[in-house]
Amino acid sequence: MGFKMTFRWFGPKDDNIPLEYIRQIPGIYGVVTALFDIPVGEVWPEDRIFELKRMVEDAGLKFEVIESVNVHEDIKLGLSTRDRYIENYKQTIRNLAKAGIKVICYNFMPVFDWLRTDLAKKLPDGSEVMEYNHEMLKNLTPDELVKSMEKGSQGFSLPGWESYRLKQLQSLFEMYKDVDENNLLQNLIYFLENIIPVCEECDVKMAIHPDDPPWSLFGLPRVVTNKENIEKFLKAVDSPYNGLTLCTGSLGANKENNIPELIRYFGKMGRIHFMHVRNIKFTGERSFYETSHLSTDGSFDMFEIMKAIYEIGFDGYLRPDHGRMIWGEKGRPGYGLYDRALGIAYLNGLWEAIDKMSKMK
Ligand code: DNO
Repeated sequence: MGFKMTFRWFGPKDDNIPLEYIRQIPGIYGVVTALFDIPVGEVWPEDRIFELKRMVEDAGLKFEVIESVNVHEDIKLGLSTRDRYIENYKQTIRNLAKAGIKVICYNFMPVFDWLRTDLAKKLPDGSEVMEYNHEMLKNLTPDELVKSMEKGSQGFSLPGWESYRLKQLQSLFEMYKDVDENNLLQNLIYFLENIIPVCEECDVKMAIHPDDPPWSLFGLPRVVTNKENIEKFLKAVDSPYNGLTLCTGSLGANKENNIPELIRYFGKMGRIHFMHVRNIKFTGERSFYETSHLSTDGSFDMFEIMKAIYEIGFDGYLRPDHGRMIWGEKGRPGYGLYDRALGIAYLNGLWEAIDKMSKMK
């Protein structure tokens, strides 16, 4: 038994890639998606979840992973109002379980989700990729960064850059002034202590996404950054339902994180429920751009990564991650059809070779 190959889809209103096209990608199992219009902190209504499920299943695809149910900022900040939002989160988990959801991907990054300084850097072959330049970022104010992300988004909403977050930028920064890494970690543990019993009851696994990039920005704390930190909250709430989305591109942006080793380590603990697999090319100590998935295009050895996934006997969900914009496609930066589909074909090829070779021995 192998892993289940999935593809991120942004829903009928906000994705220009039809489910029918996704269905034609070789080896595809299902899509990972979300109700993108439900305000953060509110309960996801059952009827809306079932409507989405029907749409996906009618196209012949499985609906078993949500990316993401976002966590309200009051929970991350540890405010007294957090309990109300945690109750809502629990109800959302129960509602998703009724629709057959098995894994929920989420993150615990303050204010911003993932960050890039250029959403359409042109490579010599004419393809466009997303870039993170640490020196450039250091010279930007948060407002300038938001403007540049909005400008580069080609009119598509970007996951993690929902307008509600950006409206409160100033006040959020103010509130995080007194929250250090340890406070944030404690707030994450409090959240997990409360929701994991519900996950156990409903058989829904939580899969936290690493911080992207995995270091502090604009003085904001970040905790899902390396083996040591991840282990702290996995052990604090020691249940298989408290797991990870292991994103190779996010964690791997810190050269000290050895991705195949992390896959083996957390995989053997039974804590990896979702894999995001992509390659990046370093241009400096903390700077990189996102390439095609091919090993020789970037800095990661994708064969070693897939081999580690194979060796832990991974049977969870996996998806290709950000791709390039190629062949004239117009779409959401990182989330076009063509390059992600090429990524899938390549990852499937690596997997088949690893599988057959290991059976020949
Ligand atoms: C970016 C994505 C993230 C991810 C969230 C998970 O493209 O990898 O937005 O979905 O951090 O909650």
